[in-house]
Amino acid sequence: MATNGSADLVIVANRLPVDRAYDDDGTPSWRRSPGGLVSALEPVLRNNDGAWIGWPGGTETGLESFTEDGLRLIPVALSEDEIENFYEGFSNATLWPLYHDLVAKPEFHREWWDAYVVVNQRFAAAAAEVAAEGATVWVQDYQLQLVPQLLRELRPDLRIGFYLHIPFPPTELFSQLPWRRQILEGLLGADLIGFQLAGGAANFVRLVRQRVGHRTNRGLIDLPDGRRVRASNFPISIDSKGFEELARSESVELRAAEIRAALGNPERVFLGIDRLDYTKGIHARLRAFGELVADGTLDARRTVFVQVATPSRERVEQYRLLRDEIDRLVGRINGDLGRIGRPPIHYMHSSHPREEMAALYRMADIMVVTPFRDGMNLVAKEYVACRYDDDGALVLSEFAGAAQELRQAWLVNPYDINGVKSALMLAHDAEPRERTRRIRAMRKQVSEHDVSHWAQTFLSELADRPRQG
Ligand code: GDG
Repeated sequence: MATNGSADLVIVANRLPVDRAYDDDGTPSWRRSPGGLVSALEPVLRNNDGAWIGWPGGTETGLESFTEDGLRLIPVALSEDEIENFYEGFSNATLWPLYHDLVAKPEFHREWWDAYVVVNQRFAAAAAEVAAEGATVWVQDYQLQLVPQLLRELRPDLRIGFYLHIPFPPTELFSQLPWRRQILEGLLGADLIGFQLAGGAANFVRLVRQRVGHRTNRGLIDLPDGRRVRASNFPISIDSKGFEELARSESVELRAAEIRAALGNPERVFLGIDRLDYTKGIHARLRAFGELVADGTLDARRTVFVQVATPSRERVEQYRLLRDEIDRLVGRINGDLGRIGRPPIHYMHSSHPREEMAALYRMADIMVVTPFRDGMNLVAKEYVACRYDDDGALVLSEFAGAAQELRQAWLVNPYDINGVKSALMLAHDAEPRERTRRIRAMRKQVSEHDVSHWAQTFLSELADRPRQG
């Protein structure tokens, strides 16, 4: 196939790993926004003459590809209408709630779907242009589920992988989607489709059998054109070593002590850190904590809850409503139960540098992670990685993907408020030996299965897929 492309490995993700920043006189520049995905893929990208395709945020058009800190970045522009219909609409108000067990009601609008198709075509065209003959393209997440098929039509010579970061729902829920068949066929353009958990892969395979009618055998799907697609689970992780090193640094230790002092040196600190999202169960956990203080089980002079909620998807209505709900709940608990200088909940609706996150993890006695549904939940793993002192306790929802690996957490059903209250108290009252036994086992799991292990496993399995066509 004639192509002017030159990258041997192409990552296609909704967002680029950089944000637009403007200095005082309005001159634009790029600011790196490194997450776990970027740090895992960076070495692979560098070693493979790789490129990263994504939306840079905003509505700027005519942006050329550029190299930032040795990474080749290729911006895909979105218009204001596309941000509304493709991103806020179909991605975040249709797929996100549908894939998270209908924690909120998904909306189905034909014009949102139309925008989803157009934007997926644009990403596929960009990948087709930059990929070298026979290159590997790895497509990320729920915003781009049509890209594998669209790209295969343009470039049958490529090896295509897809990874879904969020849960893949049970068949009954997915079947509500008016465009269910198109999404399944879109994904089947890949040679390898990765999910967080085995259950998500099984849901997908069952749906393909039921709705598309292809023959399946465990994780293998046979297509009429002779291709064989594999669906499997690859639980994502974090840069465990990087987090531990950060946690061990003197500045982070100092900051951790400083935060505890600012809180009034309480005996016990509970901590929650989440994007402000209705899937994360923030309201339920604060309610459980508030009841424990109200009924006298916990004493607000000795115990505090620190909740960081990072601003997220602020233009989507359900997120605005959630923010108001949490503001009200925190206001009520602090108003009813707080004393001068002693609010039971310290609530911050803001984002923080990585060092501050590590300091928060270091200073917290009990980390509380209670999503109603979560693909994995990296916060739980980050907390564990930072506890090199073999102390600390994790209360974790059964419905987070991480619960499959972090078995020694205090596992809870977040819908059961009394159950959450008991788990908070069990973690609060646990003997040091018990805490050490549990955190040590979890730390072993997280350090042996880090994000580069995740990326390597996926990419080597993709490389092992038989050549198609
Ligand atoms: C999706 C899936 C899956 C948060 N606030 C700040 C900040 N963060 C960082 C955390 C963590 C990441 O953001 C959040 O990751 P999670 O996994 O907890 O949740 P989602 O954002 O919903 O991620 C999830 C993940 O994709 C990966 O596949 O695990 O299930 O929903 O790394 O540390 N980082 C900084 N400041 C903040 O204020 N620097």
